[in-house]
Amino acid sequence: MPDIGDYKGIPVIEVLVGPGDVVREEQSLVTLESDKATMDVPSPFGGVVREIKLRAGDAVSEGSVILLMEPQGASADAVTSEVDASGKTGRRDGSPIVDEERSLAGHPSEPAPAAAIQEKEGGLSGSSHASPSVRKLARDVGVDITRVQGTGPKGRITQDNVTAFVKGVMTGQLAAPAGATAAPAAGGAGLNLLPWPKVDFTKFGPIDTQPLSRIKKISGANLHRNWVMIPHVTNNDEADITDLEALRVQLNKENEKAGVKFTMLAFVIKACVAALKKFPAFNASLDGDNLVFKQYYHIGFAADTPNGLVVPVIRDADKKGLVDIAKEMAELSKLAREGKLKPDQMQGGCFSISSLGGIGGTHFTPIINAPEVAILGLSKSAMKPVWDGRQFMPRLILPLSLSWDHRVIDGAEAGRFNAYLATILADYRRVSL
Ligand code: CAO
Repeated sequence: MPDIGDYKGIPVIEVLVGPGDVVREEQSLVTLESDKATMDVPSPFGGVVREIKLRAGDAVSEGSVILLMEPQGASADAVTSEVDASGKTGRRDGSPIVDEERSLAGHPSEPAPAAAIQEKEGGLSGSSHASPSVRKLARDVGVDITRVQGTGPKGRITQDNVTAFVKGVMTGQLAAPAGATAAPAAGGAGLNLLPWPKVDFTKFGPIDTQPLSRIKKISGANLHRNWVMIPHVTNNDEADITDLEALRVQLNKENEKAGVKFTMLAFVIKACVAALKKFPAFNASLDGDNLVFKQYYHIGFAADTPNGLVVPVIRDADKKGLVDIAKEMAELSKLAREGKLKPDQMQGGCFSISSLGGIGGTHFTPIINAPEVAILGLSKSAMKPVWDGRQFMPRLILPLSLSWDHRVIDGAEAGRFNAYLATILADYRRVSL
């Protein structure tokens, strides 16, 4: 390790070469990161790496041994060179290559060299080539640099490549699981995204431009993040709600004077609580590498308002009866339409339901409301002929669309959740089992 100033015990954050690699003079060998800067340590000469003497996470100081290397062109019995610096390694003047954006005090900023692509048996090596500043930029914005395709000289990753990668994720043209970004470095997939189309619509006809509402801006940004960051899958199913609809109509008649109106959604909320209790992963949230299982059941429902979509939350739906849920839904829906919902009336949801049943449609893909891990979409129920083993019977069928986060839930479990929900809705006595 060459002279790295007055710094001792600086962590190695990346080892950029491996045994057998052919390394060129000035090619970066390792990246160090102090609390003030990142720096690449370049090779003082070209050669073949024989042995790596440290690992990412090791702390190094001037004089630490990085690796053993056989200088290129040396005869077979040449003495293996030890890159221990002592001031003669690194750049020709012995200095490491310091991140040009945040150089250590007293060290001049220097641009990193264009790193060579290392040849391996199978073609390109797995390591990514980028200057310390580009690596730092990638780390700062949470991009795994090995997934970024470099378009600089000899495949080097540039700052533009990293920002294009981020833009690709943000515009939804590239899916990015939480904590990781995804674009194969090899194989040409990369980003190379086209910019968002800029069209002068007036060339084609008259137009009227209006700003997005505040709610649309906020919900749009949330929906966008959720769609991009969560690996969604949607399971579609159907529930026979013929008997439940009869009960609903009956209850509405009985409660007419009290002014309580039961819609299908109130029944579905209670049925979902039962399904969440049976399948706790649907009532969980991801927190880093942990899964947080909630012991409470707060259910959100999407409400369509003149200004856009909001999701009021019915707290402790497990502790409330149908009448209370129906009343609270009506109150929250009214507040939502009037734009009077308070923030705490939209917080703490465990699971959401989006009902388009009053409008129409057969199935759709609801977007998960992070940090929840699943959402149920309801479409319009319709009479359908159902074979009972002897004859077709007219039954009222409610379409269910369950979107779930594949990082937390598997397809089989989602299928079981939907089937269980359908069983409860078909025979509502089971809701309290
Ligand atoms: N099938 C058939 N009819 C249904 C139904 C279904 N699945 N769900 C509700 N209906 C009926 C109701 O019974 C009611 O009929 P009547 O007036 O004859 O009694 C009518 O449709 C209207 O119901 P509603 O919409 O007022 O009540 P709700 O409880 O079903 O829904 C609310 C309340 C707030 C969820 C709803 O008004 C709403 O805003 N839905 C839109 C949600 C949305 O935008 N989702 C998309 C999110 S993603 O962009």
